[in-house]
Amino acid sequence: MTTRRDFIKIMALGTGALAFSGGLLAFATDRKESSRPPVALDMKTPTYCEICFWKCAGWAYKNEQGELWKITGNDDDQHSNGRFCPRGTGGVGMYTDQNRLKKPLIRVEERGKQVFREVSWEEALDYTAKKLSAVSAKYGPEAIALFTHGSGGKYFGDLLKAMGSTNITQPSYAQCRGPRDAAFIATFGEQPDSPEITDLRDTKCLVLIGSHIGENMHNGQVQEMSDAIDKKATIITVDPRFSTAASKSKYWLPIKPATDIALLLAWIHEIIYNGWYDKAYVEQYTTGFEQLKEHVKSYTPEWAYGITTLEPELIRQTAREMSNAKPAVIIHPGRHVTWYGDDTQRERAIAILNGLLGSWGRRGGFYRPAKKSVPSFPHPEYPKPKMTWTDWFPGLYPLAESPVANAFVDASIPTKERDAFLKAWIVNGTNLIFTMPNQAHTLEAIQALEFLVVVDTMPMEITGWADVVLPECTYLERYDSLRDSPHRKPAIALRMPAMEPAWETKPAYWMAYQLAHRLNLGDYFHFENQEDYLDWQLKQMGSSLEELKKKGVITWDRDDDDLYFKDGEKVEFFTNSGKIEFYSTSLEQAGFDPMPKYTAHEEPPAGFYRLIYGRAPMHTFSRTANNPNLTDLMDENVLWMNPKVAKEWGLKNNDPIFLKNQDGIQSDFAIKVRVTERIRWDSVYMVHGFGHKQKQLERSFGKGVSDTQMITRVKVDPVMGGTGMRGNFVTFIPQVLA
Ligand SMILES: Nc1nc2c(c(=O)[nH]1)N[C@H]1C(S)=C(S)[C@@H](COP(=O)(O)OP(=O)(O)OC[C@H]3O[C@@H](n4cnc5c(=O)[nH]c(N)nc54)[C@H](O)[C@@H]3O)O[C@H]1N2
Ligand SMILES: Nc1nc2c(c(=O)[nH]1)N[C@H]1C(S)=C(S)[C@@H](COP(=O)(O)OP(=O)(O)OC[C@H]3O[C@@H](n4cnc5c(=O)[nH]c(N)nc54)[C@H](O)[C@@H]3O)O[C@H]1N2
Ligand code: SF4
Ligand SMILES: [Mo]
Repeated sequence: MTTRRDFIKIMALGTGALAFSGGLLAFATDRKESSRPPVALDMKTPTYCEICFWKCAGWAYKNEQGELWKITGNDDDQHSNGRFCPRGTGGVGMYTDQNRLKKPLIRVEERGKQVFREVSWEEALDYTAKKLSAVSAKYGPEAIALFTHGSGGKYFGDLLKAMGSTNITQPSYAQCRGPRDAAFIATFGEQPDSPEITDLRDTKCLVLIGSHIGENMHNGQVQEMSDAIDKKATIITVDPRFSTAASKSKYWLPIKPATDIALLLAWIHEIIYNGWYDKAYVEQYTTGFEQLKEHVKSYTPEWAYGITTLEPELIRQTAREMSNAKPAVIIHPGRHVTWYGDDTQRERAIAILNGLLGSWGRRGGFYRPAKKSVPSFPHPEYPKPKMTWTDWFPGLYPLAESPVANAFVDASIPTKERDAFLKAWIVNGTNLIFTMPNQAHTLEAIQALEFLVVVDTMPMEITGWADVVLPECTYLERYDSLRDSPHRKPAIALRMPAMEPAWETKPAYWMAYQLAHRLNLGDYFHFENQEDYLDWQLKQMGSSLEELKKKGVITWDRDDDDLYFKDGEKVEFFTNSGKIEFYSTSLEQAGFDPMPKYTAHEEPPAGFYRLIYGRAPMHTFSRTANNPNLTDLMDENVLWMNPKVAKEWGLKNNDPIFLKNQDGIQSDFAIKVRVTERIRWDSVYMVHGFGHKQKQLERSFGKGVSDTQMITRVKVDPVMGGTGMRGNFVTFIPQVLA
């Protein structure tokens, strides 16, 4: 039997089994903060992690020499429960990386040639303010956009709003969670949030559609899944690849990629026609059941078998398992769900299944989150923009409730009929060259810009294209906004500097403040020091910065005992009908299928394989690929390949090959083959974030292949604009021939 401890070990061992450092073992062996010897307070500062967006709260420790020593979880934190994942522990390497950006830079040669001059902050900020003013004067402030992923987005967002533009976008919407959020809002009137409101610790049955928890290392979620395994929950994993989660599952469904909607419809069919749904719940809370029943009539497991390659008996049995566990069952909404362009509809099928089984608002299903609201300091009203992103392409992506980053890229490219809507970008903490699919398209947009300023900590691909590079200090060297994410109990967490900013790096807050004052927008930025602002906010909340510095986290009890719906409780859902909508009126009104349908997707041509991708436990996207601590554990990605395919191509483990995609794009670098039964023969798999082209990244340059480079074909979801990225196919060029 696999215990929680084994599961965590297995995950951490994922790839580089022998390369363990003490820090990782702290996670793998479940050692908690309280079991460590006490440390003097001035050696220990509170932080929350920025290596990924789970935002675990923890402590950064210094050693006796005053050097940054280690980072661990905060026991009082619901996101981490006192433990950090390998990446969070490896956050130290983010600070120590000698390849970091050190000084502000201004471009002196053609864009992209990467010839920069080191300048003072004074010059960099004056120049940036001058350029932003010029674009604003010529085209209006609405021609400036912010792309952001991470804490600094708040400050640059405030700056932009003060200028008169609300064009602020995060790739964590249309390249990540967007379709799921749109689908759950259409069904339940609410989205599953971050951290997800999945009640994993008490679930009896967890169904993972692709979602690869264990490689996807979102901390609390991994821990709760381990608890569920210990408590003998049934895990059902649907994945063309035998993922870490699949290896812990009672059922692995090695589905043919791109066919999940067929499986979901067959499950819905089985659950309805066998009467396996939660009748009282469906009766009280939902609408559209009869239409749904009619809609799925012909979607039998036998029908789905022909599409998914999954045995009808397996489909039936797994539907039965879900039903036996109801309502303590979770069909996990996933997180990165921009796969095939019909993703909102796949997510709708997932939402409907949860609705049928009565898991929304129930113990072991989805809980009701609670959040502490942090007050903002009053400021003059923001000017009203004349145009926002929804005006660029009227009618497009009607159910997008967040700005769509790819629409921003499209709007930056002039066409025969119109000029570009966007002329300047502020890019904060997002490596757009690796993050947005279709690199040529992203570069076309960048080349058309009049001004591009990039705020980053590392010399990444995106900084190479900037006109101005503003080097931010890492999260270990700065204050940031209070973390106020929703969870079971409302809580806040503090991030404060453990170290002085290295070299000439500065926090984003300071940059935004300085720019605001140069742009005569000082009234919107009242506090020169973030410390003063945080103290003001905390005092409004009955605490103080002093208190938070000691505790790191404050958690409150919920106002009401309402984590789950009470028996028979009257619930008003934020949908058009006030009910859980199996038949979606908002989709129908927008001209889309009100109930999900299966449509076939293109298959790989002969000699090509579908490129699928995912996460490794010890890395986050492209941001950690150069981290000295984490490259020790994994320094390149490999290409998973079925033995049958390897045999056909005469390839064996570790053979380096180049890849070429369906559009003739060849990878810049080679990737090593990993022959494994753990993947279907029609697909190949790699971890996202490798294959860096920036020479300044000394540890990661040329290591492995960038999945993004191979993703030139994008299937955009018409409902909310998500960029489906898994309709790309690759063939192999063994290195000797390349
Ligand atoms: N091909 C492909 N594309 C994808 C994905 C995929 O799996 N494959 N995943 C998608 C998903 S789910 C998401 S959420 C997005 C993620 O997209 P991003 O968040 O853009 O991912 P990264 O590549 O890590 O880029 C982060 C950038 O922020 C910088 N950075 C790190 N810390 C800081 C900081 O403290 N301050 C500042 N200013 N900068 C910092 C890093 O150096 C790096 O340049 O990508 C999406 N795009
Ligand atoms: N270690 C680590 N953890 C992370 C991150 C990280 O960078 N590193 N990033 C975080 C972020 S922002 C996100 S959004 C999440 C992403 O994590 P998830 O939401 O779990 O991402 P997915 O894209 O669902 O998962 C990829 C899995 O989908 C499988 N797959 C591919 N095609 C198909 C298909 O057609 N059908 C099915 N059923 N499965 C398929 C792949 O084999 C792979 O196992 O991870 C988060 N956690
Ligand atoms: S899951 Fe890991 S990387 Fe993400 S915030 Fe938590 S400790 Fe940091
Ligand atoms: Mo994501």
